[in-house]
Amino acid sequence: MQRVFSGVQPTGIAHLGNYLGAFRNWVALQASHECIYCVVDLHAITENWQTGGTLAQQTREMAAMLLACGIDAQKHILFAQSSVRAHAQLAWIFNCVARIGWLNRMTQFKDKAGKNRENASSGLYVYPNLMAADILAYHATGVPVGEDQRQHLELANDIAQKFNHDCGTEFFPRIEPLIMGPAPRVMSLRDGTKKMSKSDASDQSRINLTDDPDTIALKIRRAKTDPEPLPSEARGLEHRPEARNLVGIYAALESVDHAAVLREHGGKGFGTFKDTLAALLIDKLRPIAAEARRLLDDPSSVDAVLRDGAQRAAAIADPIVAEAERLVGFLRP
Ligand code: AQP
Repeated sequence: MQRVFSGVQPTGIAHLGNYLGAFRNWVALQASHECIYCVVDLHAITENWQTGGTLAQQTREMAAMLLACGIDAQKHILFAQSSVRAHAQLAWIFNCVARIGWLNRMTQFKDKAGKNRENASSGLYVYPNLMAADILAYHATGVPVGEDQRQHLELANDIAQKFNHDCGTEFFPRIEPLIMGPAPRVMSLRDGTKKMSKSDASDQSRINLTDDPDTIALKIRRAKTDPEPLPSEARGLEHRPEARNLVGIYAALESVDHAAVLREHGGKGFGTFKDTLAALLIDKLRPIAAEARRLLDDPSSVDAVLRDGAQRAAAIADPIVAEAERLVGFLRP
């Protein structure tokens, strides 16, 4: 059975983009794969983070949300990245394998560091090396990723290949991106050209998975649109990013394509369509929010799931990373 690894940063409250673009697929993969899912708190500190317990609480909340979405932590593994040392150990080796030129080509660093490159953390720069370590520490070969992470996966394969070549071995396997049907990229409700993101300053830009029905309805009602009614064919969505985004969300929730949504709703004004979309969202998200709340009523139960997951994750990763260290040639007196 193919082993799958994926992770989410505890940088805020999980949102509809995380759900439709990732979590829903992670749940589906559990039927056919051995899945290792991780709340990647080491990645979360590559950009500004709040001290004083916030990171720990956000990690716990993200884990609760994954459980509420249907991650089965008994049959599969769910844990917090920083509690399995193998990630950081292997990442250091990969820092010494990856070439500066390779990292310089990573578009996500350029996007995230922006104009303030000199002030970005060195952790943000070597983030793809840690991501390679996350996957390869488990010899995972399948990674469900969006288009934006493809470049990082290619880098992970380059790192694995160079390690294997330098050590004269075939130790690390090749990683394949798992394409999960039309993976929707959910865009901001305020700007259809920007992706929906936890760290967007405006809460109105996203649907949090914890939002109550009134908040969801209000955010959808206020979502930016244009004055035209919905087109009746998918090509009518070209150059209408906000309309395309709302139709895309509806299509993803109903597991149909844009054309099917427009066959039913084409020609209608946004007022009517937004009401239908809000009702659909509330219907799908209300049980998830309720289950996450129930789990967080007893935080120690979520912590216990993560503790157990960390032990089982370490049992897989520790021997793999120990072997990588042996191949590098460290003295083990
Ligand atoms: N808007 C989105 N549409 C579709 N998929 C998305 N993902 C995130 N945003 C969208 C997918 O969710 C998984 C976990 O992502 P992450 O939270 O670890 O990192 P991110 O992509 O950087 O997400 P955010 O919300 O934008 O976080 P911040 O604001 O902290 O940077 C990934 O599989 C991602 O593709």
